[in-house]
Formats: sequence, C-alpha cells, structure tokens
Amino acid sequence: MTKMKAKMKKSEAAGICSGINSRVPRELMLETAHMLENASSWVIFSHVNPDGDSLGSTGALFGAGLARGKRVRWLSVDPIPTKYLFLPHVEECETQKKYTFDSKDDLYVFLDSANEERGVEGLKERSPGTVVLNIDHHEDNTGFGTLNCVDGEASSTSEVLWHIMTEAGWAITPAIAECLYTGVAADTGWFSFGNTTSGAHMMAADLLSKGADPVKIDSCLRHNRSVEGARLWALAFLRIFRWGEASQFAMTWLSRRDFDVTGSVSSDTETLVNQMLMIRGVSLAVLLTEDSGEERMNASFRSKAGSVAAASVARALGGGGHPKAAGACLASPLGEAIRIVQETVDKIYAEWALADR
Ligand SMILES: [Mn+2]
Repeated sequence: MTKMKAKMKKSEAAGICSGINSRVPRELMLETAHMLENASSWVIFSHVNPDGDSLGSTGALFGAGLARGKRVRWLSVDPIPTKYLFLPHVEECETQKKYTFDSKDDLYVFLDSANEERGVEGLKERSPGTVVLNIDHHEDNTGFGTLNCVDGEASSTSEVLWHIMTEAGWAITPAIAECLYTGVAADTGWFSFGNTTSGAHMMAADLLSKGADPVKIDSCLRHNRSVEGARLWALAFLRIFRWGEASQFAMTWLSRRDFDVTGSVSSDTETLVNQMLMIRGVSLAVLLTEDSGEERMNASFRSKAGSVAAASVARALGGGGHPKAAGACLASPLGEAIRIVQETVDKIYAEWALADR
C-alpha cells in the first residue's frame, strides 16, 4: 500500500509534456534530440539476442537518421531472427560481434540495453572522449552513457523514443510507426502485460494514425512460427515440472541436442517461458537453455504479481532485467543449473514470504 502511494506521487510529480504523460523530463528529451541533431554520424546498436523492442527502436532511429540526412550505421551483435525481417531497414543492419569505439565524430547510440554487456564487446574499452547515448526503459539501467535518457516505468524503449521524437517535432513516417509499434506491442505482450499503461495505448493510437498496420505486424510476429520451433516447444512442455508452496514454481529446459534434433534455432524459444505462466497456479516460470558448446545455461524468468519477482531471482544469480521478466547466465551444466535455480528460488521466496506477509 505504502509502495503504491509512493508510486502515485512519483507519477503525479512528473511533467505533462505536450499533453503526453512521460516520466522523463521534457528538458532531457530535448537534450537527447539535440545530441542526435548535432551529430552528423550515428552508429546505432541493438542489444544481444535482439527482440521486438530492440529492433523496433533501433530501426525507428535508423529511419529517423536517414530522414534527417545523417550518416547512419546500424549494428547487431547477433543475426536478426527471421520473423523480424519484415521490418523496414533491416537489410541495412550489419552483424558484428565486436566494435572499436575510437571516433569522436560518431555518436554511439544504444537502445534497450540495460548495461554495457547487453550492448557490444568493446564498449567498456571505449576511448576517452567518445560519446555514448543511452536510451532505455530498464529499471536497472546502469547509466553507462555520456547522456542517459532512461524511463524505468515506460512500457518499452520504443515508447521512450516515441516521446523523444514527438517532443522534438520529428516526423513519424509510416516506416518509423511500424518499427515503434512493433517495439511496444512486443514488450507489452500485445498490450496484455502489467506494463500496458495508458501511455502505451496513446502511443499505439498515434502510430496507427501514422500508418502502422497492426494486422500485418501481428501476422509477421505471432502467426509465423516454424514447425521446427513448435516441435521444440513440445519438448519443453513435456518436461515442465513444478515445485514450491502450492506448486507455484514451474521450470523446463532445452539442451543443444533438442535444437539439433528438431532443427530449430535459439530464437524459437522467444515467448516460450511466458506460456508457462498460463498454467493455473503458476506464479514464477523458469526456462533453462543450454548455450552453444560450453557448459553454460541461459535462464529466463517470468513472474506474476503477488509472488517473488523474476528480477530478484535473476539478480541473485548475477543477471538482471525487469521486475517480472528477467534473465541470467549460469556457468554450470544442466543438472547443476536446475539445482542452483531451485535453491535460489526457494531462498528468495522464503525471504519474500517473511518480508511481505
Ligand atoms: Mn524493451
């Protein structure tokens, strides 16, 4: 209750910008737009394993850069998953594992990256004097940029970028609208997750009026699964096991072999962990996926209100993310990783139950 009051106060205190409610002060959004305007060359980075919001926001900024006569490059550490290939400008995106940050003429822009590790290898070792712009919506963003335009309460980075563009008076073309709509729709689970705010809907309404086609975007992203991916999901579903008080925790796992046997790829796991939260009585879902080659497991966590937060579990394992959607990487083989995650969830749950009940 006290927490809710504090949150309401924070929102009430936030400025109303051109009739649009945003937690980022108008001055900061304009400063961000100025930084972009003043640079003649932008290098834009998607985050590792890019998702809809990462590609939507970077694609939108790439389009805005072209429209503003900038020299623009768009880089991604990982290849763009096939289902996003419909997005405008993706054919211009270059895949690159490492980058050397040594130019003072380029503005390096990171979108949807909570920290340097989510960005690209080489970012931490950037030369002094290089300028990094960090636009994001993760609560745990480390503020690694020269300028940080971060709204931890925004539905998506695409929403933050939409505010910046709107405040700066930049034209939102149909291509930009399509990118931004993809970002907000993907990050809110098609306007169904807890981050589905009135701001997210207002933004969506504006983007529809500017040419985004929700039916096309939905059919490209949600009605476009491969049969190989469906078979991978079947393996994961068969292995679901539950534990904890009232069996409220659910976990499953996928090995490298599962991907080989089904012919699926790592991006086929996207939204799989969310499906497990649809099981009656499950409040926290865990998906463990074996990393290529090494004895490493990637863990994805999703949680519902009224139980331990996904982010608390992820943080205890050295990861991070949003309160209800988070991830971590474990340097352990599968069996050990399952045990570590179960023990961590039990420990965090015991602490949570003591504090919140
Ligand atoms: Mn995001």
